Amino acid sequence: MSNALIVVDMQNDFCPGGALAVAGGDEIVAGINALIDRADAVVLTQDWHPATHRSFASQHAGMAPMETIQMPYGAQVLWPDHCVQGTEGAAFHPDLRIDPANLILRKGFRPDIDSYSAFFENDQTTPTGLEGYLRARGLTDLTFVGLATDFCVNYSVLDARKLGFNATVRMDLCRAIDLNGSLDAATDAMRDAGATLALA
Ligand code: VGL
Ligand code: ZN
Repeated sequence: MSNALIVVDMQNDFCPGGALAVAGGDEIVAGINALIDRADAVVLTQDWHPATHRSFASQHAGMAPMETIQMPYGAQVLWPDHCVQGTEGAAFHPDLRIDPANLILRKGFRPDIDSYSAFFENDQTTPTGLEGYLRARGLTDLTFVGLATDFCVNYSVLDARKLGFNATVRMDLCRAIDLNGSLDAATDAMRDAGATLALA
């Protein structure tokens, strides 16, 4: 059994001052850094959108951020422009230890489809390749930290469980957007899926 630390979207735009700031997003950096040396493998995910990404409210006339629309693959929350490829907002938090990372996995780069999960895009079928990487390296036990608890962490954890990986979520090292009860819903969903929710 080998374990991987999956650090989800610890990027400037999700931290205070960023375009889609998650309250307290920067508070978890030190705790995440401290976990890195204890993992057999470290994966960083990076939300990585083209400037005209369809998840941006700016691409839909008359729509505002945090409103929901129907996309061909289902409901989609519209976000402020964030994590645009190559921008400072898409860069990792400056204090995050990125050098020890074995893999940096970018997602959300297809213009017409969002990708919350680190495993599958929001159509729930287009793979990111992470499953193959983890399996090829024999990494069976995954610990999740990062942003945001109720979106990218949540969907990554649910997919990990569907694929048969063991999943622990360090809830103390995640922070949530919490849109219309999404944090409670995500917490229930992750627990029901068999993830271990830990506070230390
Ligand atoms: C995320 C909304 C849009 C996340 C990414 O990392 O949770 N949320 N893009
Ligand atoms: Zn995004």
